[in-house]
Amino acid sequence: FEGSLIRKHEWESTTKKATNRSWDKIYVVLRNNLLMFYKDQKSYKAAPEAYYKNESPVDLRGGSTQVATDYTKKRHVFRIKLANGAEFLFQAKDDEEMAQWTSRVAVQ
Ligand code: I3P
Repeated sequence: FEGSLIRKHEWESTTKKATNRSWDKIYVVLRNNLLMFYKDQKSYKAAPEAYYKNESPVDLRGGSTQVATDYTKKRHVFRIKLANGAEFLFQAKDDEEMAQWTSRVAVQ
């Protein structure tokens, strides 16, 4: 499963806020238990090992996802929490796309 999302990194770990907290449009690929980030679809197709800003894929095992009802500045936003305490917000284009992501991420 894959698609464009707008991402904000909130927490690097349970106690450490992310340094770069801006919203970035990226291309996200979910494969097996891994979430991988790319600059755009073209760069993913051209080089699947060339991640956005050299970020390692994140392991979804032991993590969780839910609609970010507490985040009210943007619509269609869901949150992914990783086992290591890191948290990301993702904005989808509509609620349907958001539901597709959360259901797929949740079964990892
Ligand atoms: C961040 C950017 C984000 C904002 C974040 C800022 O600044 O404005 O949009 O989050 O606020 O730090 P920069 O682009 O200079 O990195 P929100 O959109 O959620 O307000 P935060 O640090 O309070 O999370």
